[in-house]
Amino acid sequence: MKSIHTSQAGFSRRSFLRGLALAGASAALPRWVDAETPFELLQGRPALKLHDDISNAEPNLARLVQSWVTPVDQFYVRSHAPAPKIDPGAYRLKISGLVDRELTLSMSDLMGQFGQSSVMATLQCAGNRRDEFNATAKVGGVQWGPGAIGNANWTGLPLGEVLKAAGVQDGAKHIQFAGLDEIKEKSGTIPFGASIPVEKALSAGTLLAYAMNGETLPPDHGFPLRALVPGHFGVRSVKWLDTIIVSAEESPNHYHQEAYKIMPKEMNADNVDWSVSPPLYEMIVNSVIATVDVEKSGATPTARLRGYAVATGHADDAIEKVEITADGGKTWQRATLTSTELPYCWRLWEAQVPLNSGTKAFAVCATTRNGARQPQNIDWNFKGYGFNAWHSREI
Ligand SMILES: Nc1nc2c(c(=O)[nH]1)N[C@H]1C(S)=C(S)[C@@H](COP(=O)(O)O)O[C@H]1N2
Ligand SMILES: [Mo]
Repeated sequence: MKSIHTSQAGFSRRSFLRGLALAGASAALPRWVDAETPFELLQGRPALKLHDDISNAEPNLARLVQSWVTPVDQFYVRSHAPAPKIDPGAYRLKISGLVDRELTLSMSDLMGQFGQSSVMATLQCAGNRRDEFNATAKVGGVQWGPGAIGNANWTGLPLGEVLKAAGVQDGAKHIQFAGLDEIKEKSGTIPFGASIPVEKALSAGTLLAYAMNGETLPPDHGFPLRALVPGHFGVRSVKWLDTIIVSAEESPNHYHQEAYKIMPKEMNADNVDWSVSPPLYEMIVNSVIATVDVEKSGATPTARLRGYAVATGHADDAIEKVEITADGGKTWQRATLTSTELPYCWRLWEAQVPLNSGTKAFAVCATTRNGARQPQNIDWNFKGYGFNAWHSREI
């Protein structure tokens, strides 16, 4: 297994300054910094299908699997409220809780006082493929197809360095993040918040990111600073970071304690007891057929399938194989993994499958080195998270 891909360099403080006019030359701000709402921004991105007028959109699947690195304009966006407008010059990240020293850091501090590090990582919403739950019973929330996933090169500083500078005290178990967004909930207006275990926060690859694919982080993706937690569902990678609190407890935020959990199938919004399920952290094995191209001109008709697969979010897990069935799981054919293997990154795959006259549908199933295999069916859960049953496509 290759070690985690981190590197120094790439994105200079000068390029951030140039891109953002951190010094206050607002005329030089890129158009997206001035955008009124992310919705307007997204309208300028034909690659994305909008789910609503807040800021939730996913790319076209055929385009998504054309590139192992997902271009920023094809990267899904999932925000619970419009992206806050943040003046990068006035921005401060605050670190408190079980620390020896409370810290308040500007973007200049964050970019100048700590090492720079980059990581390739796949971000995936826990609601990816949610719409497939509807075949059992309707689920609420953004009706994601299989495009709420993308793979990018994230650049920033290791979260562990900032935590070491603050001095993490004994008894610290969780690192809580809160964003600057204002989400209207029944209880009032709240920011988005989540936490990760302290070991994960200190491990290689967990970043405070300010760039994505070498570009300044766009507002929709968390400008000027977001957490980036490789291997965990996207919900842990809190955008527009406001505070980091070192604590003995998990985040008290609604989105950590309540929303993002896989609840037993008997539960629904009326009888839910959130305490019975843990928060979602690591991703689970998944794969999707993105395209099926039927080729009928040759002696034996074939279908060319393409798609993506992700392993579990364990640092040492990886995709072992991706298999295709044309007969509901009786026989399987292995797909070819076409992209490189790196920890925390998806793999693209391709398969050329013979087409019999009786073939009606294909299904894909991925298996990981640690032995996780996609199930044929999964239990329904009312929040619609973690859909990872075999993905099938009719011809
Ligand atoms: N502050 C804040 N952070 C957030 C969210 C949010 O609504 N507010 N959404 C989370 C969820 S559910 C996901 S899947 C990812 C999506 O990241 P992206 O929009 O950059 O793809 O951001 C996470 N971080
Ligand atoms: Mo998500």
